[in-house]
Amino acid sequence: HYSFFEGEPRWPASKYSLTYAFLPGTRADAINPVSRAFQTWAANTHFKFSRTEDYVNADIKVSFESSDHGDGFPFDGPGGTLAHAFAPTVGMFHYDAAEEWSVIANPAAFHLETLALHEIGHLLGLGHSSIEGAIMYPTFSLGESKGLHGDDIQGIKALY
Ligand code: TQI
Ligand code: CA
Ligand code: ZN
Ligand code: ZN
Repeated sequence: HYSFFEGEPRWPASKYSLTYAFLPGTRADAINPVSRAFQTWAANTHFKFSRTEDYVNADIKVSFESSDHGDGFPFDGPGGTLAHAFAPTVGMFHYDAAEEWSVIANPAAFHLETLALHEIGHLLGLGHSSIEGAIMYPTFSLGESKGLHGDDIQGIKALY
């Protein structure tokens, strides 16, 4: 079953249309997988996501970071934490640049789009789910690729 963050933070009703931007230096091959993940969430919720080049004013900022990068949650090199995203309405989503990432499912790397689906769930206000198969279920392996589950969509519908 889905869960929310403490205090159930959410985007205000006036903010159903959110912009996202990639910070300078984002690896080019991440743009399509992340954009597909936003469109998958848009297709299953009331949210609309559009990409902007204006990374200063975007609602959601996506970047690759390594070790200490100034938000109080340093990355840890290969293994351990793969990525993190903050609860509404912070709008930051960071990949750990030290990991092996791939656009297509590859047994030796982490799947960019699947990680993005999970982290966007956090950006929208979902915590972890107890339902195996949910994108918010707290296990993730090398090579794994998944999509949204009914439980993830029900979670967003319950929150908004
Ligand atoms: N990053 C954690 C995550 O996205 C960061 C995190 C830990 C977190 N606890 C949190 C974020 C609570 C929001 C709320 O869950 S991770 C998993 C999972 C990670 C972990 O790189 O460790 C997945 C990334 F859920 F399997 F543990 C993706 Cl699916
Ligand atoms: Ca790591
Ligand atoms: Zn960070
Ligand atoms: Zn998570």
